[in-house]
Amino acid sequence: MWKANDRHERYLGGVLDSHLERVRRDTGVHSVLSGLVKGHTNVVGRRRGTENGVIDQGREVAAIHTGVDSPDEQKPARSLFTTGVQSTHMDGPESGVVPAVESTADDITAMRIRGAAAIADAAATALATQAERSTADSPAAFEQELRAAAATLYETRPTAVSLPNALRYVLRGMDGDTVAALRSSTIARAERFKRDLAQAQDRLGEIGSHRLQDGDTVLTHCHSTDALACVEAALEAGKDLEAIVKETRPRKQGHITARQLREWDVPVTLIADNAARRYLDRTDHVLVGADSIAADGSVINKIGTSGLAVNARERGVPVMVAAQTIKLHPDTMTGHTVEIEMRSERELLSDEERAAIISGATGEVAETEATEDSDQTQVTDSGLTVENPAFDVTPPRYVDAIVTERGQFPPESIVTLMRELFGEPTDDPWES
Ligand code: RUB
Repeated sequence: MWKANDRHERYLGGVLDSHLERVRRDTGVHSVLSGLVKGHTNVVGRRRGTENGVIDQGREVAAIHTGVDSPDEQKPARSLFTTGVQSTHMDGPESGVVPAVESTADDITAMRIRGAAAIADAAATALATQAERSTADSPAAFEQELRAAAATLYETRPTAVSLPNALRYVLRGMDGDTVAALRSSTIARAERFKRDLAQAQDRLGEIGSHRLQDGDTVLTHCHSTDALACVEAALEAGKDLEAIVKETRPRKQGHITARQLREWDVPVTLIADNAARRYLDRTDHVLVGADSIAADGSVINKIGTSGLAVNARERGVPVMVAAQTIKLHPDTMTGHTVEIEMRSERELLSDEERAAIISGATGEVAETEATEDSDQTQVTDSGLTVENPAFDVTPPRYVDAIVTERGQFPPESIVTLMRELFGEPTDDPWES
């Protein structure tokens, strides 16, 4: 059983939605929606080499929330994340981080590896690879390399807490007085993590399947392996299910869900996101996954989940969230927020489409300018802003059950499980 056991127990309780609204209104900042808030909001740093300028607004947000507008603050920060601590780790050969770790980090950033569980699994694998291939000649150097590798992975995407939870878990298992001992303990810990992750998903699936009755129709959003584990277990139990699958713009992860369900021979109706409310009349359960669960039971998942949940509540359709305990966000017990990733505007609007909008509005040939994160030129128009948050926050009142490998919980009581699993003070080992 996965057990983080690494967060002190101080539940501050209550999502201050109004605080978030105020922050958004007052600052115009869009990248700091969150779960729990305690009088502060996290900053968003610019993350590792991003595909097409992901996290475009990083510097702006960092400047606003640190209250500093110095040229230094305007530099792309490698890390200004939920801890508010700037990472000091180095990249490149001098850090000892092996290319396989860099490559996993790039895959996560570019969403070639995506979904909270897959990201956690890949991160643990990468740390094991780092341990295996490290050429460190002292225990201290080995530990430093592992921390640098963890920091590299940590900085990829901000919202799925499965990533830092996985990194912490593996680093905490790094034990020994020699390089050989450190290496083998780290590899063993990573393997155990991966095994537990798979088992937890199977167990969760079994538990969640009991909510699904023969003949039911589920409506899905995005692609969640935890959610599909429930479907798979129900099918294995001999139940017939149908699925209405939201395509999930802008990245269309719904197609992955549709493919998987068709492989299992489940009849699928693929719909545009905007059509979801119409199809709730035909739906027995809204079934989604989660990237993070806050201590008050708020569910952070792919953008569009919250609107779907509100509509489902209005139509009386139960909302079931399938989320292994690795999705529980320990920092929210102490009032930290969950950072919402902002992705590239090019996921929504191509340069050609942007140019067409601008020239249509002005009747003039639009200007172009190279962006910092891309070789491509981008048509600029200060009056046209594109925002592309990847996730949103569904308040607990719209969620009927959170299904974990430890049982089903009404969202409001998830904090009990969090306390049990994260009962001790934690830190970010990659920061030291
Ligand atoms: C994926 C997403 C999924 C959760 C849960 O977003 O929001 O619903 O990560 O997935 P993205 P799983 O595609 O941007 O990573 O249940 O597989 O962990």
